[in-house]
Amino acid sequence: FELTDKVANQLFKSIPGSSISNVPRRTSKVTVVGVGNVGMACAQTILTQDLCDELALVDVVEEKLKGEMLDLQHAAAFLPRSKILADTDYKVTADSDICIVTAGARQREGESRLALVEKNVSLFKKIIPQLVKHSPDTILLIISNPVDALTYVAYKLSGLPPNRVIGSGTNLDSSRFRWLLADHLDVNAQNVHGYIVGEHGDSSVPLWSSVSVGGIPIISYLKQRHIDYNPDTLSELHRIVVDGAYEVIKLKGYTSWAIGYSVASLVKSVLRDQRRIHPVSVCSQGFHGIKDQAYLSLPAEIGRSGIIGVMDSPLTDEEREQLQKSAKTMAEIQKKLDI
Ligand code: 6V0
Repeated sequence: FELTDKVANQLFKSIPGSSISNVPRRTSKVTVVGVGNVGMACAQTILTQDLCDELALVDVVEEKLKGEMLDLQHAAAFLPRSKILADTDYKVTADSDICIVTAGARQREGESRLALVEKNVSLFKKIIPQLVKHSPDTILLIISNPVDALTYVAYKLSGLPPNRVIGSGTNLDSSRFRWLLADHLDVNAQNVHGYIVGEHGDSSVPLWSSVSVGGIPIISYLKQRHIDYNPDTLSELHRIVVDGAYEVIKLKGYTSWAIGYSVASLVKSVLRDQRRIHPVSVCSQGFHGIKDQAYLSLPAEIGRSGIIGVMDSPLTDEEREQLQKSAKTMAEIQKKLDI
């Protein structure tokens, strides 16, 4: 059954002289590749937040893909209107504004993110060229781990300009960080600003020098509220952030909700041209004395054209050193990749 103009005109009396078929339709389209735990958390968060008019799902497991599509379509009466499509053929992704890549082997308990890289590079060779072929003007948003190395891989394989290839990077780590600080200080996490930069995961760097609560630098805030300032508590908070993903994986087998919300917030910044600053994985060459073309997270302004600019935040000597060390490790890994 298709609601053609003819049928529609029988149901609703049209205004004489009007035509409903030649109205130009500008729709926003998002593709999610990989309908596992993360892909579906992204899909459902994007749908509930009414961020796109069309959502395309792609996976290699046909039955699961169709099942997930139908399950979401059955929620139509409770969701903002979006067309939900799914196929193993990348034609379904044509003209996507954003393509989110979550396909890949998942991080196992105890497995480092870096150990995953080779496994996922070969998958990306099948995925990225297909996405760009069908949506040459798209923005790629890479989630699969290890996200920094794979964002570099996606950049290389896509041939897109660097502002249109974004890795979710430490956007999620920074949310964990803000939540922990907010919980510690008993304030709303949205009033705690602070960035974790560098590698998503083990060697990430908390920018303590940039942390503020309601606009007040963290150390002054602690003093004002007569909260004992203990540097060990602060480094303990960062350790909990680093171990956060491992803890969730140990407890429930995978992480999904927080990354889903983190991705939806990036999608919103792009499609609605929000120009918010997110720490995301970008080419860090030329920032903070980094010489290599290493992909790492830095605070970046994000809008409709992707990455509008990277903030050259003031860093302490220790923060800069840590970041440069991460960049070196990342550049070495990138050099070894067969792309
Ligand atoms: P999952 O539940 O195993 O889902 C992966 C999906 O990818 C499955 O449905 C597969 O069928 C599908 N897939 C495999 N190969 C292909 C292919 N060639 N084309 C299309 N689809 C394919 O894993 P989960 O969803 O839990 O995790 C997905 C990825 O996200 C992993 O690499 C995680 O490590 C990563 N995460 C990244 C985070 C971040 O902050 N960047 C956070 C959480 C997880």
